[in-house]
Amino acid sequence: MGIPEKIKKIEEDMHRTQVNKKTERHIGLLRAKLAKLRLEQEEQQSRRSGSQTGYDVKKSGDGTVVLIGLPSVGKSTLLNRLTNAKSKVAAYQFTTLDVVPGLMEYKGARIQVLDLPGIIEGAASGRGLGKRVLAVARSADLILFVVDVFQPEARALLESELRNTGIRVDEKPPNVVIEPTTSGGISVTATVKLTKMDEQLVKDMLRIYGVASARVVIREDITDEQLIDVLMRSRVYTSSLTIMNKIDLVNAGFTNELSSKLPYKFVPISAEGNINIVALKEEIYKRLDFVRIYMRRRNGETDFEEPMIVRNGSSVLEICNKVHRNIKDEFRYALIWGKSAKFGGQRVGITHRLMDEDIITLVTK
Ligand SMILES: Nc1nc2c(ncn2[C@@H]2O[C@H](COP(=O)(O)OP(=O)(O)OP(=O)(O)O)[C@@H](O)[C@H]2O)c(=O)[nH]1
Ligand SMILES: [Mg+2]
Repeated sequence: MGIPEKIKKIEEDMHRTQVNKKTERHIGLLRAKLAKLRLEQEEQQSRRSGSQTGYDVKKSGDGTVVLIGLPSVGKSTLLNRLTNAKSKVAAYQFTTLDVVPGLMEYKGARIQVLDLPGIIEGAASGRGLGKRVLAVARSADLILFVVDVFQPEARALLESELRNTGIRVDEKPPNVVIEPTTSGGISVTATVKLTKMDEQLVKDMLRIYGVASARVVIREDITDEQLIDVLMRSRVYTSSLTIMNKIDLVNAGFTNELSSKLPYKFVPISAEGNINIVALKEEIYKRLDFVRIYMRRRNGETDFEEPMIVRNGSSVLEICNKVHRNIKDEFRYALIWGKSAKFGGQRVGITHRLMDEDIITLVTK
């Protein structure tokens, strides 16, 4: 039996099975098998079609954000408004057929904004240019959902398309560690009470993924789907910001009603009418959570004029990468002054995490 037939059989089994306490385990195992088969299918397809899965786009700047939305919601108009780019704008759908990068400079940060073709329902399974678009979204630091003021329900569809390609929006990675061992079978330690699945199911699911021996530590009350996410290892966890475009077409009352009615928060703008664009830039900047790191030269002079801009949680390695591509090979240690240092001039290694307004000296061979 080939992969598509296997998938079909499991899907049928799932449809037949009523969801209740008794069938929980059965469903959990089916889900795990299905996720694994779908991954195998993906891999097979991408092998067949060569490396046709993504657009070629080089990340640049201090952070990358992507515009994700249905066709014609105004993504390209917005890109042109936020950046120096000139992406084609038109009143028909699928105007944009390729990824178009732009650079937005704000408060000293250089933010790469990627305009993409619109996505439609079924994008994740290959409709439209969906797969390639979603592949670009994987590498983003922040996802900007662009919705039309008259189609606010699209937000849920966009999120579910991302979910179907393994992108988890505004979710934290499950607090589960799986440490493979060479023998001894699977041991499961849960530090909290598991109410949504049991240890036996954890073990059975691991076996589906070919894990015969491992130490598993579970620190939150996870679902079977969250365990699958951990096992798949190809999940990415990205935060999002929703932009409600074309508010020039409605009155303030309409927008207010939307914000009280909808289950998500949004920034109301008009890309074409240039309304609320500065507030949007500020929000993007804030959500990227940048910190400023000052470089101190070996002679003791510190450059307070042009800080290095990196994402909060970055380590000395990210600074090295910004200074020069090869510097990490020459790296010996760094000296740190500021909030992340125990004392001024502390000597640290390349994995040391920096904090806002730290001062750093890189010492190389
Ligand atoms: N009224 C109004 N129209 C807008 C606004 N922003 C964009 N439009 C119009 O909406 C249409 C589509 O704009 P695009 O920027 O091409 O939309 P897109 O999302 O890039 O579309 P695709 O590339 O096809 O996915 C154009 O006719 C724009 O002029 C806005 O804020 N208000
Ligand atoms: Mg476009």
